[in-house]
Amino acid sequence: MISFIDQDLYQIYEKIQTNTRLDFEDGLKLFKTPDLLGLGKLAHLAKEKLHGSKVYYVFNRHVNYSNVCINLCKFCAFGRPPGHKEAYELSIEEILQKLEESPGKIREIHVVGGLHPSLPYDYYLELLKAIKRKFPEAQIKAFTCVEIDHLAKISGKSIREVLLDLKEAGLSCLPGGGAEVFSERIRKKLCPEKITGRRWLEIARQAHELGIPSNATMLYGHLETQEERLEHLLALRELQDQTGGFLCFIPLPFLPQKSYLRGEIAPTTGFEDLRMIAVSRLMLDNIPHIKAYWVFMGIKLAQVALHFGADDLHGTVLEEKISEFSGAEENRALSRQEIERLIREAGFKPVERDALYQEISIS
Ligand code: V47
Repeated sequence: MISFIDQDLYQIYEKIQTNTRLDFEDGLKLFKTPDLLGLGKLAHLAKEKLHGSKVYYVFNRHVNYSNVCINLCKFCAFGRPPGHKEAYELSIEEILQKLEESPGKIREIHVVGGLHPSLPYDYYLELLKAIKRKFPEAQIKAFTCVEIDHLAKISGKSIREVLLDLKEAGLSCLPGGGAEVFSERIRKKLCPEKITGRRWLEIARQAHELGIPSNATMLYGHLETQEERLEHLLALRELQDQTGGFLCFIPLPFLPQKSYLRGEIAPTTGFEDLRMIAVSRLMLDNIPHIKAYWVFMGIKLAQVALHFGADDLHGTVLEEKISEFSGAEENRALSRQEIERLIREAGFKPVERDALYQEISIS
């Protein structure tokens, strides 16, 4: 018999048992309940219905091709203006060289960067083609909706044309970055130069319609309200009802330490991070996977999050620069053995996947 300290959670339990969709008011209750373990039980139930005892991970590698950015969002510690002494851009040869150093069989190559003002459109296409040539078995997850918009601007092409070019060059799916919080109020304050939330969703829609699935993120723990978090989740849920193209949702806890907002905003707590994972699992009933991104959450908390609705521990992650610049504590790679141990010790069955969440059977 399941039991809750917060009596309000029984009504939500009832809805989950009967596959009744949770609404905005339910979401607020979940954000406000002091019964974190009760919330975790609910989210775990929802996770188990979808995935049983499986927890996914991918053998992957990140490539941050350049940190030069013309947006310079206030929460970001990664971007540098053109000409800055810490600005960098990698040539295609340099990227291939880094990838070749990777141990093991890479299944996913995650490619993102800033909005570079002068790298030509061809660079992006040639980069994908070159990676695909060298690593035909790896899937390329590249360029957020924000970068896709930038590529459309620099090439004078439509979003659809850009996506088709990239697909032809080897793109498998889009990463979930750049969504931040869709609220216009927040975007005006934190990232006024960035595309709107509506545009982000429109680009994701077009990708899905062309058979390019994508992930979605939400950056939380800065100036946003609980209501704004819920509006973000519900906007994703609505689009997912129409396209079915989102693979995974990743709540990203804001790391203020090295951003323009350092000193103004305290980092999130473990309690808040677990709550965010659980609410995401419960509200996003149509997005199959919820990722506990250990690079930002910390390995130990990400492991605990597997009992709060997360079914995906991301990957082994070699070389991720956004976290390095942001001051994340977990700035290293995990081996396949380490990631599997984390999953097994939490009581789950590790399942290696590719970027599209297809299970890999190791022969
Ligand atoms: O869009 C930037 C966020 C995102 C900070 O799709 C910050 O599988 C916290 O999207 N504190 C990029 N967050 C990372 C991302 C991602 C990561 C892992 C997996 C996937 C996936 C996507 O990082 C940005 C922004 O929201 N970010 N600065 C910061 N200081």
